Formats: sequence, C-alpha cells, structure tokens
Amino acid sequence: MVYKINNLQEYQREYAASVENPEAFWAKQAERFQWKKKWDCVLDWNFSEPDVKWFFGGKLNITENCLDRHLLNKGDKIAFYWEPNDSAEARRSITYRELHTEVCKFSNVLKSLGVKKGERICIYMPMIPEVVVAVLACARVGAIHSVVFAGFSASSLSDRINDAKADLVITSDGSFRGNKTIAIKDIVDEALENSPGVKNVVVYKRTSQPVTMKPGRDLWWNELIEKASPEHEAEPVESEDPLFILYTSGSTGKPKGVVHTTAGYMVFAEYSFTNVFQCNEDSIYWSTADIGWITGHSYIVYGPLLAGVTSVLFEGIPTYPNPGRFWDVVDKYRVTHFYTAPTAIRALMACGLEYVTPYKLDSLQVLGSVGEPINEEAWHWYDDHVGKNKCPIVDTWWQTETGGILISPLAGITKTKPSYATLPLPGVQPVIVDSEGNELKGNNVEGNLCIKFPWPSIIRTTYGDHERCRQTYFSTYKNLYFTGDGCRRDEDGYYRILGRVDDVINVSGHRMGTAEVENAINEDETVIESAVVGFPHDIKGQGIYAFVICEDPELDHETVRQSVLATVTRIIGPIAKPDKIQVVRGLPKTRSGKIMRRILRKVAEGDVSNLGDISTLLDPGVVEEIKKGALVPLKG
Ligand code: 7RM
Repeated sequence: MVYKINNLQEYQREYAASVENPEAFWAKQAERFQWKKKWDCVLDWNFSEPDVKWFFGGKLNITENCLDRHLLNKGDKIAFYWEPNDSAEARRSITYRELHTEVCKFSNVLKSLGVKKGERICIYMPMIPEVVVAVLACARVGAIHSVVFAGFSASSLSDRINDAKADLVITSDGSFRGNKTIAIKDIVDEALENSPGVKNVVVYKRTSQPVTMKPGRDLWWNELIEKASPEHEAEPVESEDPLFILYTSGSTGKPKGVVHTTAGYMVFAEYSFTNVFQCNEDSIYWSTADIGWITGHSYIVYGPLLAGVTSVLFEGIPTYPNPGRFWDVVDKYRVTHFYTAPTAIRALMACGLEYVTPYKLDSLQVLGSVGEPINEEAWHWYDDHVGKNKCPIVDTWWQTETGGILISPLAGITKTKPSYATLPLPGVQPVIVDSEGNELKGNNVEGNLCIKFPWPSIIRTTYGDHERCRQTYFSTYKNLYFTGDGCRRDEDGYYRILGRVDDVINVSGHRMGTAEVENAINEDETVIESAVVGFPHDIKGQGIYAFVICEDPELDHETVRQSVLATVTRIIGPIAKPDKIQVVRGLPKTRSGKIMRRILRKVAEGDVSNLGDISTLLDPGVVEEIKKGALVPLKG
C-alpha cells in the first residue's frame, strides 16, 4: 500500500487492493497519523440503519494531526498566506507553529467559557485566519463545530443554531466583501432574538464598525485571547465522536445537519487531498471556496493542514476590484494548485480575456473544479487560458455527505476528459442503478449514482434525526448509499455526473431545495402559493424560476417581484433569490393536489414541445395561461 499514488498502474493496484480488503487498506492509511490510542476494529457497518464505524475504539485529536505533528519538521513553514478583500490592506501569513499557538490560546478561551466535549459551537465568520483558528480550537477541545456560511440570513442562522442546540456563537463585528461592508454582528443579534439558548457570543474585531455588545453575553475575541495561555493539551476524543455538523439543503423544506465524525473523516480528508491534488513540499495551494461549505472544511482547513501544505486563504470575491483578481492572487503568491467552481470560471469567462492575459499564471501546475458539472466550454477555457494547456484539470465529484472527493482524476496520473469526473478514488465503490434499483453493470450505462461500500468519511447521521438520514440516503435502494445524482459511465468506464435527480437545484454550486425556497416565498405577504423549479443558466449552471399565485391578482407584477426577492433574502439569504418570478393565476395540479413540476420545468427551460400527458390535471387551462406569461422564449 502506498500513501501517494505515482502512476496509473499504481492507482489500479491500490484500487484493487482497496476493494479486495478495505480494512487492511484503510488501516494502513490510518497508521501514519498520531493516535492517543489505536483502534480496536477498523470497520463495522450496515447500511440498513445505517450504522458505520471506522477505527472504533481509537482515541485521537484531529488538531494534533493538523498542527502538533508538523511542529518538529515544519514548524516554520507557512500554513496560510492570507489575502484580504482589499489588496491594499496588509496581507498576513501564519506558520504552522503560529497557527498552533493561536489555536491553543483560543482553545483555552473556549475552556474558560466552560465549553465541554460534545458541545455544539456555531461559527459565523468571514474568511480570515481566525475562522480557521475557531474551527480548530473547537476540535481541539472536543466541541462540535457548526459553521454557517456568513451569507445566510439571520433567520437561517437562528434555525441552524436552534437545530444544533449551540450555546456559543463565534463571529466578527463585520466583514468586507467586494465593495460592501456587511454588519455580521447585527445579523447574529437578530438571529439570537429567536435563539434564546445561546449563552455567549465571541466577537472578533475585523472591520471596527460600531456594534452593540450585550453585557454578560457578548465578549471580544481580541480581549479574551490576550490573557489566554499558549499551552493547551488537546482533548482526546473517540474515533466516532462527531467532529462537525454542516447544514445542507435537500428535497424537503428544512436543511439537514450532516454529521461527520473524527477519525474516518481525518483519514479520508488527508488521503483524498494528497492523491487528487498531488501537492509536494513546495506547493502553494489555493481553494477559493468559503469555509461555510464542505469544500472549505475538507480542502481549506483539514486536508491541506493534515498534509502539511502551504495554502492561500482569500477573503474577497472573484470580481473585486475587477475580474482579474483571481489571477492577480495566483501571480502574487505563485500559486501552484488552484481549486474553484465552474460558476466562477463561467462568470470570469464572460468578462473577457482582457482580465486574464495581463497575468503570467506560469506558477500553476494543477487546476481543480468542484460543486457542479463543468460544461465543456468552461473546461476548455480553463484549460486554455488559465492552465495554458499544461495543467491537468481535476473535476472532483463529491458532496457534503461524502466528506471528501469520491470520483476525480488524480492530477497528472488519470487521463482527463472534459466534463468527466473520471474514476473513483481507492476505497470508493460506485454503482449505477436504474429506477428499480437494479445495478447497471458494464460500460455505456446511465442511471442513478449510488455507492455500495462505506468509505471512511461517509455521513454518519443527520443531527438530531437519524431516521431522516436513513430515509434520505439509505432507503431509496436497499444496501446502497444514494447520492441524488444522475450519472453516466462511458465506454472507458469513466463517470460523468449529470446533475441532481431530486428536487435540489444547484445554483452557482450552492445546493437549494425547491421546497425550502417555496416555503420562504410563501411567507411573503403578496403570495398565496408558489412552485419553484431550476432552469439552465449560462453562468450559475442552474437558475431559480418561481411561479407565484398572488393574494391580490390586480397587484402590479414588479411590486410582487420586489417583495418576493426581499422576503427570500430575509428568510434564507441572497443566494436563494429567484432569477425569474412569474405571477400566475393557478398551478398545474393533479386531482390529488400534487403540482406537476415536470410541466413547470419544461416552461422554465423554454421547451414546451412535449409536455406529456396533461389530461390528469384538475384544470388543464392553467397550462395555456402559464405558457402565455412565460418569462423565457418558448419553443414548441
Ligand atoms: C462538494 C459539493 C453536492 C452536489 C452533488 C452534485 C454537485 C459537486 C460536482 C458536482 C458534477 C462535479 N458539495 N457536484 N461536484 N456535479 N461534477 N465535479 O459541492 O453538498 O454542496 O453539493 O453538487 O450534484 O450532489 S455539496
């Protein structure tokens, strides 16, 4: 068994070994980490409950593996170069030793606030080094972090705090994003009106804008850390103790708290990072994701730190001060490995080459893509203009629930093919099934993507509701983990992900449940009922198309639109704002009251040539009216 795969034969050998004897394979991988106590049993699992345990009986702390383990040989190596939103502001860099010290200090702060093992802590912060410190300090004291993307609204934040029963929130006064300053602490204050369980809020001073500090509840990070000791002995936790909760959208209205546990997540985050990206001692790795998403957890914080790599941490956005920002940062830090989302590539592509050609980009070696299917045009643009046709593109398919990359080329090893995620990582056993759950064997097949054997970082439960986890992922097909994605395996055995087959829309790489958006729209005072579907969008991949029935049919449509947009922003956040809002008098419902989304999807796509059987509709007349008012040109 090798740690880092070097060529295709080695990949094939490792893959075969991982299927032949998964326990021996993963035990070998786990051995290079620091354990306080070795495991008793490598794997125990069933997908029916589900109940999956990796490295059971072991004790460890993931932060010792991210930090302490590197101090001897890499203490002075840079862990993060931090690039602020405004490039004129002083940049910062932090070594492994300095990060260790900061994490120890903040762990002591958490201890002084009475934080105990297993407690949930909510983190709502901008992309600054302190968000990494906060995440790692939670893990170091054995608390469970729940990071909430700082673009979510107060109401979304409050829901997540309440679901996780978090009693501590870590945040900042404000944040800088592009030319905007966002009042982060005000959002937290508003959220806490509906989250009475929160006892303390720790506030990092980032923007120095005025905030209200509630006496007895709110504390300044900067003051607490000054008095904290830099010595902290990491708390040993069990292999299967939860490391974090991360909320994600599904087909039902309420986001689920995906739970990942410690040891298996650690082993897979490091293994996948090492093998997919193929960094070396001198690499400068940059993932443009936000810590609020799984990519930020696995491939900004844990993977790179476990591997002892130097990364760039970026506070800003791709288009500020102009659409050349990514490339400016690449040249500035001599980035070798660059990982971003197709939506960002398409957005920058639309801005024109004049923002790319002024930059050298000659440090780049590997390019990555994640979050949604990458279309061929974007793949080629990325390859030609960013990678200059000399950088392999790793199109990495995975999910919040999978914890790490499952299907992807290994950089420089697997031959790539535009828009294909290519082959499974060792330890990953994908199957494609038809709608009855029959496995479609062989090549040139298309169906639903499932995984038939556990990998170390598989979702363990959905927080506070195990049945929901079983129902969502393990009940559609017996003894299989169902991904929710459609997939094709081509003549080379390569996997191409086709997108979601459930009621989830992927907007700019962000998952949105249609029911979740509908619930938010229905809160609007001008609306009685709504139905939301996805439609192809040039930049975002998918856009949100909302059909709404108004309280007052005479109300001016623009007024309705503005009102709905404001309500969705208030309830979920700006990322859930519909791109198109069509006011309708009725929705196409069956006699049993079910909305026929298929019809709405067709209208939103602009193709009504074949609407299928509409005779079961309660009132087939609504279809004509909807077609007439469509906000896209219709063909057919
Ligand atoms: C990492 C992440 C997961 C969903 C997943 C897919 C889609 C992600 C790719 C992709 C095609 C890819 N987690 N997806 N990566 N589709 N090719 N390389 O995005 O939980 O937020 O979303 O994203 O539909 O099910 S996520």
